[in-house]
Amino acid sequence: MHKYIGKSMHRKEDYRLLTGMGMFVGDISLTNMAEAVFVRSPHAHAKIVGINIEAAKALKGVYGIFTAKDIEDLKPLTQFESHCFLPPNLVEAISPTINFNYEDILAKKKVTYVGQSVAIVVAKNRYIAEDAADLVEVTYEPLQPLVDPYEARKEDAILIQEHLENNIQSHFHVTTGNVEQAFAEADYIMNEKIRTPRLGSNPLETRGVVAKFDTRNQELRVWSSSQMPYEIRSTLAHCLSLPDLSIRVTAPDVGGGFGPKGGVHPEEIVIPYLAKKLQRPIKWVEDRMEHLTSARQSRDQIHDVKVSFKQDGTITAIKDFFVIDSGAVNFFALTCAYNSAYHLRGAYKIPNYDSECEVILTNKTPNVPFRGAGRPEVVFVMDRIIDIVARKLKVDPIEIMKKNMIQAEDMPYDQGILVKDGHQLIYDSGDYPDALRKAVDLVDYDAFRKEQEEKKKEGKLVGIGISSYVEGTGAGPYEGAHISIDPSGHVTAYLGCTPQGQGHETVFSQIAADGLGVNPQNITVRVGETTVLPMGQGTYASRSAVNAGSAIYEAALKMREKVLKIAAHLLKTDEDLVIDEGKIYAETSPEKFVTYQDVGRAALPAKLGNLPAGMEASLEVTHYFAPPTVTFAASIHMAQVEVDKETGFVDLQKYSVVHDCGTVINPMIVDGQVQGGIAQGIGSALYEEIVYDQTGQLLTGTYMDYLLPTSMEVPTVAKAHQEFKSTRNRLGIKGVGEGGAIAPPAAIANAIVDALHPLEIKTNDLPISPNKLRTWIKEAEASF
Ligand code: MCN
Repeated sequence: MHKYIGKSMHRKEDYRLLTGMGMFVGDISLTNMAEAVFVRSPHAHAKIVGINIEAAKALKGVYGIFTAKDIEDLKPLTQFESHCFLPPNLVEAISPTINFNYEDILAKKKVTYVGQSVAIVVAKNRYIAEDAADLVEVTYEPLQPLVDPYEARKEDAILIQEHLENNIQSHFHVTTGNVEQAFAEADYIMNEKIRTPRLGSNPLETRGVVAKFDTRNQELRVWSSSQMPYEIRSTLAHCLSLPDLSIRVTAPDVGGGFGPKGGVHPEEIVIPYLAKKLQRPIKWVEDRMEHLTSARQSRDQIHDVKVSFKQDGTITAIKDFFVIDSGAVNFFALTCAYNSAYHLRGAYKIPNYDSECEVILTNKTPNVPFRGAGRPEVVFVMDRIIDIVARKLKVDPIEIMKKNMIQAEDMPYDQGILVKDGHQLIYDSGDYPDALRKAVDLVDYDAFRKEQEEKKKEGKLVGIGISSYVEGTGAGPYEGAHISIDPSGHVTAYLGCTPQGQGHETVFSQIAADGLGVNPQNITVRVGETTVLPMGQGTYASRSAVNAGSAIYEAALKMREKVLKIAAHLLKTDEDLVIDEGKIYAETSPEKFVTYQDVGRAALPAKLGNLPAGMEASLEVTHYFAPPTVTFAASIHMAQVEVDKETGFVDLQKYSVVHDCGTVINPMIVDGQVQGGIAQGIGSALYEEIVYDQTGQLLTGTYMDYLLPTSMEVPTVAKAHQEFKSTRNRLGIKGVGEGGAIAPPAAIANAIVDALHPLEIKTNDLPISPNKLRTWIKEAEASF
């Protein structure tokens, strides 16, 4: 039984953050620090004919202006092996094509998207740098821009990455069962086109980098608003040809990341490079327009699905061909593509499944994983399918869900294909029908149906929509933890994860506290810094609770053993000892105890300490946890909306969630994660879309055009928990960080269809803006 795991402890980091004492990249100011501004491409696709920097260089206070030819010793950003490495059994199963592609740190001969960096100005301050950037004259010769992925994939299309044979960056095909036979035997076949648009991540804090070369230690110091400081370190080591450990990367407080701060951007390479070259600290902080234009974007999938089903509602086969518009370069190869393919069937038993994907290069900002990373797109596909099947058969969608759902007794359930790490896709635990029952109770589904009828009589159109997902969380390869206890008895825990608001300082002190038998307040958690541990990964893919949480727990248990041995030596007892709130004693005589401080002092070297014979001094333990494969979290979401048929306005009135993330470490933090994720999911259901025109110009470069939900559009979410323990780590944890964002588009889209019934509209294209909805309503009314 744990004392702190499972408790809604208040977040340790909140006092600091809420009283303005956070330390973000923007807060860093170093002596003699210069500031940088980027000159960015106004064209989606163009040759660079010439760059004239003379007028800009003449400006007082400019320290240097650099174009591609000035940084030739800097290697380009490439698709590292770690990103595209696939185990042989997976390669055999999905026969992928992955074309090697790269991005120059500053564009060389041509630009391939609006916002790509062409030159960088380093000056005394930002004002001068901005003025100088305006004076840099770049002459371009426009090339044909490719904006539509279907055009870009044609054989005769102009090449975006000129060393490739076509614009299909990667491709794979995965199949299980026999879809053709299922189609031949089906009662019904349907074909649907289902689209999730391109989105931005829009964290409160934009990107930013400060770098300094420390000549005394010959150390390159970098601070970046990043989710993966270790990845920045290894990329810098590669691009600058430096040893990894001569680079120290810190992610200080990070004001949101959501995925795109997980990849390495060109700015994170060139700023440190120039700080070393100019022997002067340099700072760059992205402005909001740059963020909307140049920060990596995400989603952008179009699915063509063919589905077969029987009169009784059994879905027998799904065949999916989908394209991902990857933008001008794609370093994540198959991450979102494969996540989509292996998550589409979610909580359902669909034995015949065929998924083919093309990741296509276009002249847009590069596409990377964003909260959910390929799952929101396919959950939208799957739950639209459920809803369409239900409406075709004139039954409630819940009946179709029940009919096809994986049962508790089917666990562990084998989906018949392989996960990215080469392991069989086997759900470890869960009870999805129970989650559905709980969700039905939570909203009082039957009462809602009655109320819906009543409201309809008053001319009010209300509807309910459901969505479910299963998510592989806690991806490896590993995460580490180091625990150090000093002579005062204070515990310091060092972890390789890098929070951006998830509350890691709190939750990992809760886990360490239970492992060690101390109070969480006696534990300091240090994260987000490559020197705290030599190796680490970072925070993405809902992986920290599973990986860093297991690492700290295992490290704590190892430490506990050593502490108990020293305590037994000090107490001169061979009885079993207990540890509670930092006191260590035999159960038979609790009044005779030693403290962590006594143990910390006893662990000092030589005569200063008092250790059992043969034991090494110091209290230091490291553990690296490598999960066997991912563990499967799950959830049911229900949205209740009212639709105004005249204006197309959707009022999201209630939202409820039942979810399972295994052992919950901190329920309050988990609820916050779910609520925040839902806010992002509501955005992608109703408001958010990055739009480019036919020439590749961004039309949504401000928040007047790119709409985000505010707290006014996000209802309080009713939540219920299930705790089906993961079988893949000792604490039984599954991840939750992305979950909230996965299901809202489908739940809301289905609720809108439900509200408008018996009008037959299909909400297969996100976001469901008032304009779009009015068009669908008009079309449906015309054919009603
Ligand atoms: N947790 C818990 N019990 C569990 C599972 C998780 O108490 N059974 C807690 C964890 O300890 C952690 C939080 O919930 O404090 C999220 O845990 P986890 O699911 O492991 O996710 P990560 O910590 O790895 O965070 C990554 C995830 C992702 S992928 C995105 S995107 C995302 C998200 O977290 N971006 C966020 N949540 C975010 N929250 C904020 N505020 N800002 C972001 O950028």
